Amino acid sequence: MVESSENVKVEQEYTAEQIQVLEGLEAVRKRPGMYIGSTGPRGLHHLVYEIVDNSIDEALAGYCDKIDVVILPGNIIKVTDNGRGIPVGINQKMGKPAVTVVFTVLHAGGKFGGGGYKVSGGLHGVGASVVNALSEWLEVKVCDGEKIYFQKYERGNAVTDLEVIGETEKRGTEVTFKADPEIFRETDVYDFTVLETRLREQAFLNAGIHIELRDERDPENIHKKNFLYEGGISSFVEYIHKKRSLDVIHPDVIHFATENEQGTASAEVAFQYNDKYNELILSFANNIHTTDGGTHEEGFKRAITTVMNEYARKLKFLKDSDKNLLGEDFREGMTAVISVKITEAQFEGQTKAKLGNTEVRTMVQNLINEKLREYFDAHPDVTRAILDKACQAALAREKARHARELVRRKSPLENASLPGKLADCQSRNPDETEVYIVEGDSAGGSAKNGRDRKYQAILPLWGKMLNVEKVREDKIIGNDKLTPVITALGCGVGKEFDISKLRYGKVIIMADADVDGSHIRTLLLTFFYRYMQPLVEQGHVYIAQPPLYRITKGKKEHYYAYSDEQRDRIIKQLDCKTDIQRYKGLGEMDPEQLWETTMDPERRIMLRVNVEDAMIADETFSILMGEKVEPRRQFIEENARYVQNLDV
Ligand code: TSJ
Repeated sequence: MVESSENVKVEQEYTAEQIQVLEGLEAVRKRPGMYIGSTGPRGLHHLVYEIVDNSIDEALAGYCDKIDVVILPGNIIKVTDNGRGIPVGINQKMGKPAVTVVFTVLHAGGKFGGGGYKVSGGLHGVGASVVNALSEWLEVKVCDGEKIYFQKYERGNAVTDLEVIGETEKRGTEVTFKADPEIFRETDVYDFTVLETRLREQAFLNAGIHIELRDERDPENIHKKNFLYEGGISSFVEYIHKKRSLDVIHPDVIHFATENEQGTASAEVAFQYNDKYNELILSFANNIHTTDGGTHEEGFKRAITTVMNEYARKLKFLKDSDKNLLGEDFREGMTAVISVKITEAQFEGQTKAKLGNTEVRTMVQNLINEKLREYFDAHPDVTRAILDKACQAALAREKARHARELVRRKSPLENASLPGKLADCQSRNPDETEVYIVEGDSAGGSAKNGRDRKYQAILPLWGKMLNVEKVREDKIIGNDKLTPVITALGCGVGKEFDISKLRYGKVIIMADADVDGSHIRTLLLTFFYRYMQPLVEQGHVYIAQPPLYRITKGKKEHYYAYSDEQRDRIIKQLDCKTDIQRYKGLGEMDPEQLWETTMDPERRIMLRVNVEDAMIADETFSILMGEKVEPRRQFIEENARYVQNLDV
């Protein structure tokens, strides 16, 4: 037995099995995208989640309550838990220690037995061997209460045997790895906030697990966050409201949970209403965020609509002759988290982010049907507050329909009612046209004069816009700052949005690189994300990148720098006396400068906005625009190190 020998050495014979194994991990290195989605930043961070998920499984099995995640200098990740330790005994089938099998055999990632819920499907659970295959090196240390075992791998291959390196009273597993730069060519740098968000989410979803995240990349400035939520998904709902500065209309989060008789499936929901108008439902299956929803969300929505309509009638919010309220009316201002854990999760759709198990729909539906009636009977004040809000939502829904119709009727002939401030382009072919939405008057003037008028249209905007977080759809659609944007794009808004009518293939936001500019950008992104989502999804939205500096050599030679680093590089390369001009805003550039730095398709740099960016903007926006000072201050402090341009 491995455990009893002093210095464990496992023979590395090249058996048929082993050759197969090598092929297995080679496949991962050949087509990493198949296993971790991408080799960009998302895939890189995914490596961490894959490892941490194993510790969470150990915690769910009841043997571990603390997980440490550390980012070490050189972007090395170390994950430690206080569980039983990955088994080190010889696996009979493979003839090697189980821990070696975990790291060198595809799909054997620690998911063998051991209670809790078996997690399967999606990208999740492909496990430790995939991370190992995609790591330049990986080290594992296992403590079993007696001995410390150690093994090292390089690009998936064991380079040491499993060795005993010491004695210990502790138990647990520690995995340290360096993502392989040959695979992650784009970047090997971890984003603290990305890891923080995901680990906090996991701590909410698994109440009682203590997760600590430490950034030790800069030894002078260690950054640390702890996540431990006894309240689980109810704490998640509270956290979202607090972070977004939203006031709630009833004091307690409503929480229901159930489990099936065999103990093979569980479902849990938590929700609360705020006094604003957005619906936010976060759903999870086996701790995986199902961004496209699925049966758990369907069951939830269906039962909420049924039970709430029933009580709306019973409590006379609806007259006998009134029509039922719509589901969306009951979800205005609702923040909900749904979490189900099942043995054989089926993930559907292109991104495998939609739950397909039909039995889950019934399970969640029954849960709400039973428990919500009980809750309403016991809490009449909360019931009234919720139903009252839903009735107001139904009225606003009618108003919004009118407002949308007004916008539509005003533009029967395409050009008849284009906004007066729009400087349109000559081409009518959206494949080649673009519209610059420009902040401020003088920048708008420069853009109009500097553009290529065949393809480029300019729409100047003035001043601050309204806060889309704080108002209902009907107010947004009728707003004098946003209607020009809606009519210029030509595809309507909200429910009537029709991407096929889009007048410009590229919608480019051009704002200053300062606080106000970032405000306008965030606000427009939030608006597009909420009311013109396909525009973002299909990649039509861009952010122009004006330069921050102009460096002049002698009298005639100009260079532009888009970051401080680039400025320093240019100065160093020129190696002579230079004149540096810092652009405080777009308005300081003349038309020609604006064209050659920011608008010329041959030379400009633009960021294409994806849905994730817009979601982050949406969240940032809620924080920055919220009425509460504390979360805003905290946000700015926390992000000061990441957001370089916030205060220029
Ligand atoms: F992913 C991984 F393999 F690299 C990894 C696994 C990484 C980390 C940080 C921790 C773990 C891990 C695995 N922590 N705890 C465990 N537990 C087991 O593998 C284990 C231990 C005992 C038994 C048993 O039935 O006795 C079963 C299992 C699955």
